[in-house]
Amino acid sequence: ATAQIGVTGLAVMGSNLARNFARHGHTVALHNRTYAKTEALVAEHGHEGDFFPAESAEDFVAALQKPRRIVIMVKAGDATDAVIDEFAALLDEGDVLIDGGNAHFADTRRREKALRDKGIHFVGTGISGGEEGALHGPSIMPGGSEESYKSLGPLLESIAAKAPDGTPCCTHIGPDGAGHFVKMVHNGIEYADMQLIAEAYDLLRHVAGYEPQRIAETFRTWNTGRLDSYLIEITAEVLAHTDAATGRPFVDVVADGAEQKGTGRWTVQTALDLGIPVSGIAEAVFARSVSGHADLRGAARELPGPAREPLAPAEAGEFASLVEEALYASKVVSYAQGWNMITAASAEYGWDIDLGAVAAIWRGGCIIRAAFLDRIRAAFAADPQLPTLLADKGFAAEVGKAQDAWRSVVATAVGRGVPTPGFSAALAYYDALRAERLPAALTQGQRDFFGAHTYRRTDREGSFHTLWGGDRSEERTG
Ligand code: 2AM
Repeated sequence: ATAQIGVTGLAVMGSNLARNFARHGHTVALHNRTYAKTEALVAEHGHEGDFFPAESAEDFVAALQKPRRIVIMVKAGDATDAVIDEFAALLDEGDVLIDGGNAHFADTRRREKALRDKGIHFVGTGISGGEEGALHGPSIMPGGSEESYKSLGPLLESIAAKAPDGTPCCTHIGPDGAGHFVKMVHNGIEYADMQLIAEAYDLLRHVAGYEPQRIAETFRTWNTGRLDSYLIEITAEVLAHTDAATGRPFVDVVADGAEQKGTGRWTVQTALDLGIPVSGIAEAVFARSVSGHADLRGAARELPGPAREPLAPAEAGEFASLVEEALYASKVVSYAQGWNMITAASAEYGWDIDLGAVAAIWRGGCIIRAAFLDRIRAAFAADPQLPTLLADKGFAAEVGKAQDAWRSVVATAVGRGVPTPGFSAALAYYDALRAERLPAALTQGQRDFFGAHTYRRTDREGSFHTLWGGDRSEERTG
């Protein structure tokens, strides 16, 4: 047995991950259901390092040093269960089986428990950064036992992206499904970021009256400041691109229905179960959904609204800088909400997640990588119990400074009929958290009226019910 790690499932993600391990000096056993793919990988990239291609699962397992470490890179779902069953039968106690696919954390919890009963470490691992990331350095979010990380961690850290300060973008997130959970929230935040950027583009286009090239330049400028991030960078690239067939801006020839693979939806579904408001992520998921409903949009096309007259050129530049502030403030809100969700799940499932470490490993490799994440890392380093990012002194000061611009942008968008669900929901959340009194008091009164659901009072302990159908006297119910 000579291989330090094995990879089974050699589609692009699996192949690139295997090559990344090999390029970092590890001997990599290779396996795929269809052997031709294994042979093709070795034929094309065998010179990049030490590979051990195995035709059968038995040969593959026999090639691995103990404790064996096998990364499964097959399509999430039934294929993952099939492959786990196949390998679990061939492994010994103490071996480590890693699922690097985009599994739902509840599936990972189930699989981890079943394998733990057999003495096998199951590590559900989030891997972000797409195909390029897998090859050149992804952000890696492993769950599973502490013990499994001892043998697996150094291997994963060697192939992970490096943050600007040189630290690997990989850390043990927490037991069982913690890694896949955090990866899911990463994707939810990614949805929110993308939606906010899309809204900023829409405002620059239809309110500032900028052409896509000009907007690309604006994003490039923003990318030199506090919004510096991979997503802003690629946004500028996409906006600057001209369609070869028509000579028109690429963004104008792409059909405007956004698709999704489901991790954003999972994030929102899970947030609802945990009782955590993630309105920024939810609006992003819904905005994609709205865009794809050609039927609804067709039926509503003639509804009245304000004419979309752009601002006078003299005012456009000032408006663009307000949009930058609104985008930044809204971004802080959606990250704050995402972290609330991780905090809640960590408590619910006993994961004990280091909130700052999550930010630290997203500084490189992944889609939401950004200078901003180092600020979040620092905020949790300063106060590990921070209840919301909005309470961090630095973020509070910036958002407070941006709030006038934020309101102005949302008001302008509403006045001009440009939909900004992300900006608007984030601002509403900010104002709701700030409010001394919320109209939820009235909601409680209504609930007590029609359903005797009772309410609490601001001036006394206990729960109360008013006899709405009788003399409207109040009784104490608990
Ligand atoms: P294949 O090359 O034999 O199709 C992405 O689909 C990867 O997952 C491929 O490497 C594919 O193998 C593998 N895969 C999909 N379903 C599988 C299953 N049920 N068992 C094993 N591998 C599977």
